Amino acid sequence: MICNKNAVDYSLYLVTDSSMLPPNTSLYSQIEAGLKNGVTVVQVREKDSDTGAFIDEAVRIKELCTKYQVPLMINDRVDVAMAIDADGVHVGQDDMPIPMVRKLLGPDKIIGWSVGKVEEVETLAYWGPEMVDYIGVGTVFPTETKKNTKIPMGPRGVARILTALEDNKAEWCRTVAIGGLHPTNIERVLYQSFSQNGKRSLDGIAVVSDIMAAPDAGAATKRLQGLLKQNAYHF
Ligand code: TZP
Ligand code: MG
Repeated sequence: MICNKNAVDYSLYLVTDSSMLPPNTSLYSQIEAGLKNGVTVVQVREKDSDTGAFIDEAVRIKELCTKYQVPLMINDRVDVAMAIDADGVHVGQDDMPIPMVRKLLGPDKIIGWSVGKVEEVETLAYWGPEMVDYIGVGTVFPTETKKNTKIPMGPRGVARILTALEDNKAEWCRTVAIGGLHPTNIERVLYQSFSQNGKRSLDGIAVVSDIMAAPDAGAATKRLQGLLKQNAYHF
């Protein structure tokens, strides 16, 4: 564990994808450029590789995360996260049920859950703070990155999820918006999701393509970090 899981900075959460790298870059050079310039969490997400290749990749990314003191999350694969002692796992609605993930990982690891509906917030509130540490709220805007995404919820939908967390007394749960987020729209997401629920703001934004597909991943990351800092008061 990089640090106390309750003190994790979720502000700029990078989800990896090795299928969209520009020429003359590698998965690792893109991730390191992000880490150098302000990425605060990395999630390894590989949909097509076999287990051995996934583990090799995750081990290399863990070395980078350790170097920059940033938490490493693994998408879906609880077994891989345990095998390499990652900081946590991110699962979706159709993956291993959260109580089982928690049983396997123990109390100290980070668990993230993809959430798009108010009923899912009610479930996590019912489970209480021991189960889910943060939710990925989305998809916010249409995206080419994930093919089977639900209908985009927009900033209004994000606001509804934030309101549901408050209404269900699940204020301990951290929140990261995901899906189609770029410098052109993140201010709107941060501002509208806060002003329309009036009580709480997002804890961060998660991006795949904005950094992974960037010809200059360092510059892309700096741009996102700059916008997050400028909008810190509704954030
Ligand atoms: N989950 C919901 S949308 C998404 C994931 C993994 C992909 C987001 O990718 P991008 O490139 O930031 O739109
Ligand atoms: Mg999944």
